[in-house]
Amino acid sequence: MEDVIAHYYFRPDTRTTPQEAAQAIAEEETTGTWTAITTRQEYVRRLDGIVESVEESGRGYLTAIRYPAEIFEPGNVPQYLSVVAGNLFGLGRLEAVRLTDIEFPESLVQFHGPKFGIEGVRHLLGTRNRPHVGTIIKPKVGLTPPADTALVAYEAASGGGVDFIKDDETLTNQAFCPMTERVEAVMARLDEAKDETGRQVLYAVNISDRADRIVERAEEALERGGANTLMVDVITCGYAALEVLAEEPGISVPIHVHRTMHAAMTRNPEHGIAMRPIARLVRMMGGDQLHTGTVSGKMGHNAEELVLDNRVLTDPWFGFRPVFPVASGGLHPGKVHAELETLGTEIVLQAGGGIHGHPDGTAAGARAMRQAVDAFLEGVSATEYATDHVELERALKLWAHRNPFFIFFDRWEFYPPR
Ligand code: RUB
Ligand code: CA
Repeated sequence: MEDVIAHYYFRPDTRTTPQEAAQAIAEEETTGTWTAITTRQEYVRRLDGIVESVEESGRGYLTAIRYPAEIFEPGNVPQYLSVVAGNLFGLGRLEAVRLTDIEFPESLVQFHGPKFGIEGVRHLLGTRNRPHVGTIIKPKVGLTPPADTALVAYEAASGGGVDFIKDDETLTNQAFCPMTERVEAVMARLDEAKDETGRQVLYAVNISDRADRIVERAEEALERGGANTLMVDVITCGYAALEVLAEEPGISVPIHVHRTMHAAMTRNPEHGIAMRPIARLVRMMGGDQLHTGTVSGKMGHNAEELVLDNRVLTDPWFGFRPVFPVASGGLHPGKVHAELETLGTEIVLQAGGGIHGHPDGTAAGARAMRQAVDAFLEGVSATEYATDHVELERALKLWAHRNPFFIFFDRWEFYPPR
């Protein structure tokens, strides 16, 4: 394939036929505009967008639009996005439009992709086919670096339950928890945990920052803090931030990619940008792990889309290393089975509240998460495994009642009627 094919779902307004609506996208994003123009020279027409297909789907239509490769500036992803995901979202003739996937030709994916990917991260941790267990340090903001942040990390690691620890998306370099001090303190305590357990745990420090400072911040985290993983908020920082980190020869640790703000684009099934194109861009630009969602967690989810999104990260694609999909948000040991059953074992399962909320603390919570994973791998239900694993038993008991009906009653206790 020479050109770019972008796939959209759309719903035209009542005055517009489906064909006209698809044509409006193709024209707006290539050589046309809302009316015929005298400056559209004949030789320019080779750059016309072409509507390849339009077919009915639910309340709207699916279309595939072919954009000539020549329109794109190779290597300039912001420019790619301006074409396939640009002004079209605002066209008045479309009531809704969602970019669902992008097919790229080889000439436009001249990036190096992940330096580590699933295999590289597994190599650092010495794991094989099992899922990784991760935690997000909570509270997400406010803890002091050495006394509390590092203590939470130490407890998660010393319990032997987690492979991976990360900052949350809103923690960067605030005065209450400066980044360098934090990463130094956490890494020192992870070394202690390693002496005890013999296991290396990765800690992804959030280096999200403005464009002209992000590499400097990464270097600081690596050189002064001894960081072994970096984290970046890819939507708020921009894809270029990820690219610049991944392409930097001095950065030789995995990059964990958080997607905070994505749901403003991905959540509406009729309008916006689906996760799939985002996953492709992250893979080609060098993310090693990427949040893609859960099937049973606290965030809105669509299991069918998620399974295919994860395949975009792991199926063969232009020789790029597979990216570790990360399931996160409202997970706890009682949800592990459902996640692994649907998503498979090439996955990082993260729990913040689901570990630090354990009645016996973080170390027990981390062990409980890992026990739930082990139960699944042994083909045993979590409840059965819990009969001789007390941490799991306590976690299952605590969160067993977390269904919507009972959550209502939880809230009822906090906000009693007058
Ligand atoms: C999860 C958390 C993550 C979300 C992001 O914390 O803070 O930022 O997973 O969502 P907890 P997503 O385990 O306490 O809910 O992974 O869907 O991007
Ligand atoms: Ca979060």
